[in-house]
Amino acid sequence: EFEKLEAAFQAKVEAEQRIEPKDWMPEKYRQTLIRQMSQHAHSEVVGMLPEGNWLTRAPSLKRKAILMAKIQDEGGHGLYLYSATETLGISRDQMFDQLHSGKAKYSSIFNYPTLNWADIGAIGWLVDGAAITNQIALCRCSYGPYARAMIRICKEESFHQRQGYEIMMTMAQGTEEQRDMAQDALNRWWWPTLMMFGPNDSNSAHSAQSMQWKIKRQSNDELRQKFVDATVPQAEFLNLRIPDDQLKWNEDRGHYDFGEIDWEEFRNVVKGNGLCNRERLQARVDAHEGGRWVREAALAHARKQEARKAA
Ligand code: FAQ
Repeated sequence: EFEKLEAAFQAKVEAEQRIEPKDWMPEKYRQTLIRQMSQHAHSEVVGMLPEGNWLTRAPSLKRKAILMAKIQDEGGHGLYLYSATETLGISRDQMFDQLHSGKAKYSSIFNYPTLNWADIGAIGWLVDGAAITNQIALCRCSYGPYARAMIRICKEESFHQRQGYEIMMTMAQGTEEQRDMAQDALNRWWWPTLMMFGPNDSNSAHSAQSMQWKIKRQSNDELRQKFVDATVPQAEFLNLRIPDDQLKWNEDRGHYDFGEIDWEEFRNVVKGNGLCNRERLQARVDAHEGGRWVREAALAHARKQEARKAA
């Protein structure tokens, strides 16, 4: 019986039909989605912190308004993704518990500090650029609610990417000091951005199964290559140097070759030992605790309303 169900499920996936919340699905498919989608949601929410660090010091009112809108978008993406994940039968409280106890991961990239204003440009340009590259592929994910969420999220991310690039452009064409800040930001964010795509395909624990289920449509290395190919000309246009001596156009492959990622650093950050891991997690725990009275008040209000209706 189970084999029949599973075969029918896989046939549906092969036929490019979307799996919806009430459809039968293998338990491991459900768990894989819960893992990936909740980690994606956590990334959006934790991702508000590095940028939030610069809200009070944005160089102009206009820059501040734009940055505030971007950060609010990230919060919205997080909420949107939490809702999509709830369709798989996990509660938001459970997901928060997993984040706050360190059981659930979030993207390694948000454990790096934002040291100067150019970092805000670099995050928009590179981090949002990488996020879109990954999320465009996820628009065709086999799970309906996730795929649909990605369509809207990608539209907003592409605005984020452009605003980041525009900050970089302004600084790269500014004073020598501003240009140096832009280069310094690129130096620090380039490699961590490449790590966002995850381990090499040969070391990726979940890739083979997720590709078969069409949760992932392109592999970690394919997406990383796509990002590098798209970003190198953008750096050239800015007249900034990507910090990789091995970066070189490969005529035969029709792609850029690039150097090896420091996987030791990646593993360390994912394990919780990056520059800002503790600070980021503590900020989320504090925010959750700080909001407790709001949740309790909302619940008390709802109960009162219900009692009044019943009376
Ligand atoms: N950081 O077998 P795989 C954003 C973990 S964009 C931390 O290859 P999978 C927008 C992985 O979870 C960022 N952990 O895993 C924004 C797994 O551990 P587990 C969020 C990583 O799932 C922009 C283990 O390594 N985007 O937020 C990382 O098949 C600017 C083995 O790896 C998404 O989450 C990493 N970089 O492929 C916001 C996209 N890489 O779970 C604010 C959706 C891998 O077994 C400002 N996610 N790991 O304990 C995905 O596409 C996939 O989950 C991958 C990893 C590609 C990230």
